[in-house]
This record gives sequence, C-alpha cells and structure tokens, in this order.
Amino acid sequence: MCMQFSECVDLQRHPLSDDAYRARCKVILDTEGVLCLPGFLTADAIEQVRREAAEHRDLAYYTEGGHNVYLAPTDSDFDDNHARNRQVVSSKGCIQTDQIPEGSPLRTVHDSALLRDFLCAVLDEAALHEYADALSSINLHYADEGRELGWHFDNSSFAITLLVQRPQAGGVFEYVRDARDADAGDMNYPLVSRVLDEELPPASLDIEEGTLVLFRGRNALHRVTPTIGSRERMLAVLAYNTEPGIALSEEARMTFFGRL
Ligand SMILES: O=C(O)CCC(=O)C(=O)O
Ligand SMILES: [Fe+2]
Repeated sequence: MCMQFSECVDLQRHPLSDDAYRARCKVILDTEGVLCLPGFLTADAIEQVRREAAEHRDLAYYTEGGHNVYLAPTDSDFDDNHARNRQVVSSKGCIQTDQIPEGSPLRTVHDSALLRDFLCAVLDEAALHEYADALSSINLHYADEGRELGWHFDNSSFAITLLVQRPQAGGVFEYVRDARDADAGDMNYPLVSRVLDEELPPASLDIEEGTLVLFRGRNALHRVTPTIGSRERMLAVLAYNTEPGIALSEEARMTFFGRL
C-alpha cells in the first residue's frame, strides 16, 4: 500500500505551504536551535513504518565500539584523550536507504517537494539535496534496551528525525546547539571537552511518536541516551545537504552502516 504525502502528514495541523506557518516555524528554529512538530506523521503512517521496521529488523547493522564526535579518522596531531580523538560509544542499529521498502511513507515524506520547500523556507536555504551515496539519505534506527548513540556532529547540513516508537524510558535526544562552526573550520575543542567531561549540561527533548524534529546537526553536538525498558526505540532520520553531490564520509558509513 502506497500512501500519498497528504495521508502521511497531518497538513491540517501543520500547513506546510502556509507562509505564516513557515514564518512561525522559522522563528522557533532560530531562537531554540531546534524545531519540534508534534503529530507531524499521521497514525496510519507511523503504523506502516513500524510494520516495515519490524519486517526489516534482520537487515539492521549495529555499530560496534567507538568513534569520535567528528566522525573522522583519528588525527595523530592530537593525543587519544583530546576532544578531537576521544572515543564515545554507539551501539544502535539501522537500516539504510536502499533497504527502505518502495512505497514506504519514509520515501514519500523524504522525496516530497512540499516538504523540501517548507524546509528551505524555514532554514533560509535555496535548495536541498539528498546524499550522493545510496545509503545515507533515509535511515531507520533501532535501539533496544541499553543501546545508544554517542555524542557526535552530523556530516549533513541538517536532518529531520521522526520518532516511530518511543521507549518506556531513556532514548533521550540531548544536544548543545551552535557547538562549532564547521564551515569556518572551527572545531571548538574546548567546548566539546566540557560536554564530554559532563561539565556543561546539554538541553534535551521529550518527544512523542510522530513528532518531527528539525535541527542543525552539523554544528549542534548531540547524542541519544541508552534505551531503558523492553520497548525498542525506533526512529527515522531524513538527511539533506545544501550542496549537490555530497556523500556521507566513508568513516561515518563504515561506523554506522558497516559498508560503503
Ligand atoms: O536518534 C536520534 O534522535 C538522532 C539521530 C542522529 O543524531 C543521527 O542519526 O545522526
Ligand atoms: Fe546525528
């Protein structure tokens, strides 16, 4: 069954084409650093994605071991304990774009011109592009009890997430906005150190199933805390780039997908 965009998204509650609505969302993103749209996905869309997620769970690749927050190979100019190289743990799994079924609401939402138009307006961008590689644009994450996603900056200009199944507890998205300026080459090691040392408390989001979260993950340091309880956390990530032809780094693809 293939659902139309208007069946996947509650356009009554979230009139994406409306200029006043766009302007309100932009103000929120600019002041808070993150935009949450509760009830974005319809109950039918959530249900279908949850079914697809259960059907394809066997394909998921689970991250093993560590990575640094920059998702980049170790830089031997810095010692192992330096913010540039410090290892954090990720253990969540995911399936990737080429494993998301044809006709999935996630494809319908990701590919929607209306959604991209809305995002461009809210982000003040001229155009948005999918990743050039075949794996990175749509990911469906799985985190059962104890699994987590460690502190990191995204490669993509920004991402939206859609919570598909909320765990009983844990699985909390934590972030520190404007933690670096990647395009200016400022990696802000002092601030990253303070976050890793738990000297600087992050902000956190409490979100419901179906909520859309938009954030600038390229410059916001963020993580997801371990799931608590038997109900697995499931969440979709839709990533976009402001330039065409960008692929997710090989380091990040090997870390999170186990393949290129
Ligand atoms: O699971 C989340 O809420 C965030 C996912 C994320 O940060 C990522 O996939 O890069
Ligand atoms: Fe991220």
